[in-house]
Amino acid sequence: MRRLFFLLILLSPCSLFAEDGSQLWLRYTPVDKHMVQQRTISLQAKDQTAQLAKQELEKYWRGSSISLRLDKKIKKLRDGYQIKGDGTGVEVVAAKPAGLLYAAYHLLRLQETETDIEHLDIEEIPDYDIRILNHWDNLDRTVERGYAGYSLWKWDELPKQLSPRYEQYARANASIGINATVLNNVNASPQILTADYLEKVKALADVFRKYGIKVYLSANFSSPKVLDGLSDSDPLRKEVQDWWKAKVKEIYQHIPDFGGFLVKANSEGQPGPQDYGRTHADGANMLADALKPYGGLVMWRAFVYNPTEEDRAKQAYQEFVPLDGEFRDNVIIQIKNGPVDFQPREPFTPLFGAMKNTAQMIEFQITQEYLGFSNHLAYLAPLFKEALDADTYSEGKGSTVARVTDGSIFKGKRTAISAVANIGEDMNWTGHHFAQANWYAFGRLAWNHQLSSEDIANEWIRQTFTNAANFVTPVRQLMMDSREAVVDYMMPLGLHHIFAFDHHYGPEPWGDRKGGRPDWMPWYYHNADTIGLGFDRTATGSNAVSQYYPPLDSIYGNMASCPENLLLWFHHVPWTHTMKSGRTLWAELCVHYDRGVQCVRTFQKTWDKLEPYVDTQRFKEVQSKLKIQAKDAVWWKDACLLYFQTFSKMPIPYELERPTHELEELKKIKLNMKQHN
Ligand code: GCV
Repeated sequence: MRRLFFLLILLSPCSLFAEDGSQLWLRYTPVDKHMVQQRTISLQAKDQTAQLAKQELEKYWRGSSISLRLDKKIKKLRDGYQIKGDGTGVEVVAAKPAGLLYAAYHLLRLQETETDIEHLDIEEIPDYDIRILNHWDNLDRTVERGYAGYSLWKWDELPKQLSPRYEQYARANASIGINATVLNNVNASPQILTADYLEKVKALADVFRKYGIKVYLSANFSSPKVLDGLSDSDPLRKEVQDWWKAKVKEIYQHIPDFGGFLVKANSEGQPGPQDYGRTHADGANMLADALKPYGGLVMWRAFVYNPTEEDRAKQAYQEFVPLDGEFRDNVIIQIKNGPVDFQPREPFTPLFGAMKNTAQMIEFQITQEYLGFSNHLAYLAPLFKEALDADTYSEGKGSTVARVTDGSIFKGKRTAISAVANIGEDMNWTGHHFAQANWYAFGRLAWNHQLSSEDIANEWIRQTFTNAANFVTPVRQLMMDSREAVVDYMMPLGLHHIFAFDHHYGPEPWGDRKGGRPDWMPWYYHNADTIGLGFDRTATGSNAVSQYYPPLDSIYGNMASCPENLLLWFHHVPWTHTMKSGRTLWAELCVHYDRGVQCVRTFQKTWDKLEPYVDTQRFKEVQSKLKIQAKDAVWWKDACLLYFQTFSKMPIPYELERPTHELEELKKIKLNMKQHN
């Protein structure tokens, strides 16, 4: 029996152990007693975060002895660290306790990825001061655009009962350098600011603090009126200002290190200062003044657009650029990476770099609202990098989105970077095992935006699955190809927002709702007609190109120089237009849709071959999700090509796979929203 057991271990080491993905990338195994006696982990500091760094290393570190030291004088490190090792011991220095904790996770990452852990000469300083997750979690525990079950925050049990997952969540974030979290949806319930909820928030903040994580809240601008019956919430009225001052004071009594507010105002029906004829600056500044004495911040979102004649993609710029310089220094404008809404591919929002006297931060979406929810494997580091590395030209060549937000060009401001979380109470946290990689990648890029997507994938795979090269290499390739595959089978060549109404999962390029907002309809974006396809944003169209600094305005504005992957974002292109490949636009579109489908089929083949390297549960769960993705890819391809073909009247190139659906059949599909939303 025993022999059989060992034989099984040899043949299939992974499948013997049940795995549900709950351990994320944190699979360290405790060292044995013998090892503990061989090396010491020393620390001269009582701080609980520094102590935690020591505990993590004591429990899991297999290398030589480590000395952890705090030196407040090395200010340039901020919450970073230095690590030096010569084979006989390791020295870690940080200016702040959190720096020691991040260093501990750095060392453990090296160990788990089988990198040299003895000869070390490392200095890490984070690119952004605040690296923050935005949870779109409602107080009834539903999650807006959440695809991993209900919210982690069990409001009805708090503050008395503390789920062990709160600490696991904090630890996972700390391990990748995330140091802040907004607990509730930007479509905020005023209730979050009531005394009862503040007790609950305090309980969470108390758990997170040890891991260096600060809590922020989304605030509803009408809170004074809704919660305490003030006649209005006009930011220029003293009574309203006093209300916020008192509320902020109350918050800091509970949570002395409270981070501040995130605000969605005058956007998609949310209240805001414009309800009283005031500006975004008036609203943000009122909150900033209340927070200032405590060091708190306002993250004020620029996601604003109204159903006017004006191109939706232009509106944030139009609204915010005139307010440049009017915001207090503890306000940061939080701007989505793209000018419409977290699409599979968008150009960067032209507001980046266009407000030279106002702090700006980027908002990404980790949750895959527009990339197949938690059903599709889409590794998002390439999307994040594409936005961060985009050159705005605002201060000349090299003024990338990363550099205009990380303080290297506009100095002296607090810097931040954010992303909408994909976390829920599913055992594997994110619904899809590979969606964990997007949480991981955001944290790593928030720490260092120079890291490559490949390197991040490499680290994540090795820590989450195995170091076996036969697994790491193909999976890394699969991940690297995955975002482009989604773009190809959903919206290639700059197409955008042709999703089914409201749930944003399946295709509905034909979608229309009588009386609905035009800018919520697919036709508004694709403009298909007998001549061609795409949104004319050049000078002859909405002129959104004029919001970009030269030379981008003319690069984007000219069909010949516009990057083909954004062509239909900026141009209405004739079906017969010759693309760089020599094909017509129509044929090129078909090739992209087909490529997306073929790519997912390749992912399936790759994954199936890797069964010997993965535990059974995760293998099967990923395999099932890939089946859904493959079916969905064909659905997308057929729906879009058959629909656009009614305008182009051209044949799908004969060498490509033929459609397997009828257009009319596809038009009848109505998704079960409970399943998908
Ligand atoms: C939180 C999109 C989403 C909304 C979201 C909004 C926002 O419109 O579909 O669910 O609301 O963005 O970012 O505020």
